[in-house]
Amino acid sequence: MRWQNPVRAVALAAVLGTAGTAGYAAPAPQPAAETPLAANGKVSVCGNTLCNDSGEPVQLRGMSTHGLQWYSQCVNDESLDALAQDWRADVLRISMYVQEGGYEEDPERFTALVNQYVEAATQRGMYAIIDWHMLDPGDPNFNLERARTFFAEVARTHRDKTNVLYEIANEPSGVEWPEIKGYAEEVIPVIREQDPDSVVLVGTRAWSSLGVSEGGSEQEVVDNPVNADNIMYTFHFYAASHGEEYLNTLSRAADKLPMFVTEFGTQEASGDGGDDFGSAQRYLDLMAEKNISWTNWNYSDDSRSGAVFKEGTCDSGPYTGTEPLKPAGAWVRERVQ
Ligand code: IDC
Repeated sequence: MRWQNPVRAVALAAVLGTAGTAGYAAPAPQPAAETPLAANGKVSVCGNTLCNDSGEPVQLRGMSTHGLQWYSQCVNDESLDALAQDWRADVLRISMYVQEGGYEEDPERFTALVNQYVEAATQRGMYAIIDWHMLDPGDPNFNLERARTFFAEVARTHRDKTNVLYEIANEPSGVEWPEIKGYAEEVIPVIREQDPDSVVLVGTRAWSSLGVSEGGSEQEVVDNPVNADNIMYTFHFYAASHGEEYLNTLSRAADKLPMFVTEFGTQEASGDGGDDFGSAQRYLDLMAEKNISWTNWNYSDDSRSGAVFKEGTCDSGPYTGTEPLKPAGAWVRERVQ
């Protein structure tokens, strides 16, 4: 977090004191007013970036969960305390798969789980991204009715919060941009009806590569943007697979479109294999320079190199420090901090 407004943060600290951190074993308690949420309030899109409620640019940095159907055991009070206080993350992306054993199997259970994690992020002063993790089939319209039901429900539940962002399509693939835009223009009004002023994040063509992975570029979005305000477009990259062309696309796009990187890894697109920290750092430098917010994939103890924790960590913790982390985890924790 860039502390654009220390004066306000200090004033709030005086008012709020340290209330709100009691009730669990905090590794490094901090006053509520020092949380990203207390300092920045409701965020919105201004120009091509995200701004706090004083209109100052902010860059949110944090982590995405793994699929909740597989790794919800890694998202618990202790691990979220570590994320908020040890990692000092601004934002938690709550990755709810639609297929592969996710939402479609049990909408009530997954909706409740998402709501629970939004509350947990809120209590810790973090922003929460509700990620509709569609992946296969790649046409978001396949899940349009489910998305309408889900987003009406979560937007109604969280409409009075100031920290929720809605990501309506994780990674479209095998589908043209106008189809994705059409989907967005169906789902965004459903959200706005309940929650008129929260940021909505729209996935882009070809696994949120702005079209690059299927031979396109950001131009298709620039020429034909989604007809809605207060939205951003997403870009995902995996540093060991996605080189120069992807980096340059993100760089150009960020000058013309509001961009949010809701997923990246330091390894290959499989989320596994060797880390390319050199390539990843170039992206991080670009995102710092252009004030692009990001969440890294992923906050779990899956065996793959991109899961930040060593296998078995989520059985009983601990989650703080570098001891439980794989190399990618130690690298990204430092950069979140
Ligand atoms: C991977 C998971 C893996 C799962 C696979 C298919 O790490 O356990 O079997 O998805 O669901 C993405 C996707 C994200 C992928 C990730 C790594 O959004 O779901 O996670 N990735 O492959 N896009 C590019 C990479």
